[in-house]
Amino acid sequence: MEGKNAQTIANNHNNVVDLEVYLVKGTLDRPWRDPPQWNSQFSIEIKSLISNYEPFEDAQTPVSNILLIGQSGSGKSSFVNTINSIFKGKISSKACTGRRVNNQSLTKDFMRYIIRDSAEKKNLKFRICDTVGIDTNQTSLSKWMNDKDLGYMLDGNLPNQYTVIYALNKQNS
Ligand SMILES: Nc1nc2c(ncn2[C@@H]2O[C@H](COP(=O)(O)OP(=O)(O)O)[C@@H](O)[C@H]2O)c(=O)[nH]1
Ligand SMILES: [Mg+2]
Repeated sequence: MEGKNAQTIANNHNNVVDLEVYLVKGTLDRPWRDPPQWNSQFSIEIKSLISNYEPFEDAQTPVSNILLIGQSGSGKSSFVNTINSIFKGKISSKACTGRRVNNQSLTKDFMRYIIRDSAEKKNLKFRICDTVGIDTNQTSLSKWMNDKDLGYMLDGNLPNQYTVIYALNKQNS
């Protein structure tokens, strides 16, 4: 855990009621669930299910945030575009995707995307939060995403378009 503990991860408060961390080793012999039959009927059903999603009543929030965290180039920003394209009805490239030459993250800001269902003329009840990638050379997490930023991010308290790189430059100046 490199000096981290439950307190530092939770930004020094005890509001986190359930935190589970898993380390996945190797691959499974068979899929962990039965894959659905991908056809147009299933596509309509699953789209409708997502479109009608509502946060749990107990959460007492009108909209949920889905946080994407992962290695640079793992497809986080592309996932935003995929979901947005489905509900827009045409290809969308709202989020910038791709890699820099040194494999570093192209995404530099914390971006909270609202997804609009253009057919139903409504915003979905979840927003997708895209984050700066964690690089394989391990420098990015410490350089660009410090403990505090990560804590605020997990709490849902990081402002939209928060520039992590800018914060780093500010800290260093
Ligand atoms: N083959 C393949 N490439 C993908 C997929 N998703 C994203 N990519 C490509 O991987 C690269 C990095 O994707 P990006 O979404 O920017 O990753 P991020 O750094 O996690 O946001 C881009 O060139 C994408 O076109 C996928 O599902 N399959
Ligand atoms: Mg990205």
